[in-house]
Amino acid sequence: MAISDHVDLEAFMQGVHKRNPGQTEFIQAVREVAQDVFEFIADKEQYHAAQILRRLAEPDRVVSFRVCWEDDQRNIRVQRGWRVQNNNAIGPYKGGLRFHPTVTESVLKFLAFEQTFKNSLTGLPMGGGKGGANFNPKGKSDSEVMRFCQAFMTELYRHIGPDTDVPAGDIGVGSREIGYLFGQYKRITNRWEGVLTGKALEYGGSRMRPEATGYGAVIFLQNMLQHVRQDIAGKRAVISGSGNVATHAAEKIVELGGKVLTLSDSDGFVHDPSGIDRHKIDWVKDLKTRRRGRISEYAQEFKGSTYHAGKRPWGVACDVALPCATQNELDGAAARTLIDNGVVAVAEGANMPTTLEGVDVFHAARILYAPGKAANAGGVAVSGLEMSQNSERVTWNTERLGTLLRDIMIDIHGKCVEYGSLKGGHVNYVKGANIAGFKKVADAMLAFGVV
Ligand code: NDP
Ligand code: 2IT
Repeated sequence: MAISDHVDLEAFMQGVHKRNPGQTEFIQAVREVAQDVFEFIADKEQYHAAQILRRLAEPDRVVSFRVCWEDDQRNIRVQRGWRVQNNNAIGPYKGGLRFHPTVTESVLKFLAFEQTFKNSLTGLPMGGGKGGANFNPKGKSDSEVMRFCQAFMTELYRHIGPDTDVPAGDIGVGSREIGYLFGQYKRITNRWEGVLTGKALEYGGSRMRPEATGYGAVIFLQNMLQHVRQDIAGKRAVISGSGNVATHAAEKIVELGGKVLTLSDSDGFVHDPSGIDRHKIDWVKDLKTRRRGRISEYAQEFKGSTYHAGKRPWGVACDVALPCATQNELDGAAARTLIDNGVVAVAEGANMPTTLEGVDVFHAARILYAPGKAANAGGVAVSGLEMSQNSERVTWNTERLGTLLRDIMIDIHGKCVEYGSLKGGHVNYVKGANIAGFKKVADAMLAFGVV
């Protein structure tokens, strides 16, 4: 009898706690997956015997390094950088880079763990990884950001490669940063290759990549609603964040006839009862990417809107909610407020934005609730398609990429329904995504034996 036969969920989680002291985000992400996977593998001895979940919850490697750079005043600054390579059973490690002062090893381990299941769900050959640094791009000059990116890549380049590990953007890493990072990789290695995704169109980027995460999340939401014979048209949406994912989610909601009521940043949120339309969204995109301003400026620009400093938007009555900022931004109390106000669906553009308590509230209320690993997979999916285009040395048109994105989101929705349908027809999308994501990676790992 295999030793793992004796391990139940709580004993497994105790081990995770013991091996990862203080890494609360990582432990949270593992628990959320483990509770569904334990149920799924209860009668499947092969996964127990091969210790698949235990192996998945131990990153293949965590590389941590010093990043030393000089600011505009010639002060020497020291940051910590990481790349977490969680699992490459089904393809090269793949996942974004985050530059934010809240970045820790725990945050990147949780993101790399989640990415492994998300990438599996896309159906494309990508393993799971994540990286970043505790660098705060806010208030830094362009040349400071460039020098930081160059210093970061000067160490990172030796750990990545188009068939090894392909990073991309995430919070604080957009097309400007990807440009500086790619330029430095090319300079050091003398190779032009598809080592990063999220590149600009001029140098091998993919059409639809900037839009893919936000659009994909709304396409997923549309599928959940259609599954219960509802539609986005006429629905009021509350969205958090005002970055890449939030603004593109807002754009798609508007395109499909919904009304966007809020956007936010780390300082507060804006509420616009008349709706944040396409023109206003374009204004926010310019504010955030070119002028690098704060969302509070929206309330000065657009009459009838209000700014709520230090607050999150979940108290604004709505039909659908899309958390698109960061992890643990929607807790149990916020989830209860949304339910009391009659929310019918929640689709996560961000990674793990809802706390475990919040998830329980959504499940108990039986609303439509899509976890990030399913709903926001469109971004990494189009990254996978960017890798394909780079390998083929071609660029596909917007129409083709839009169709592929839609098809992938529909396929992920179908997998969630297949593995997450409960008696009576309600779909537990968390369960569906966890099991479908796990199964492909687990079966690949079984094929490799003990490695
Ligand atoms: P951006 O950097 O473009 O935007 C991030 C937004 O979230 C900003 O509005 C930012 O506000 C806000 N934010 C960041 N940290 C916090 C915080 N601690 N508290 C409150 N608000 C915060 O990032 P993205 O839009 O790319 O990423 C947003 C989320 O989506 C993240 O969870 C990311 O992991 C996830 N994601 C991103 C994908 C992508 O393709 N980009 C793919 C899949 C998931 P401020 O301006 O004040 O910093
Ligand atoms: O969380 C994510 O899926 C991302 N930040 C995108 C990763 C990618 O490789 O495009």
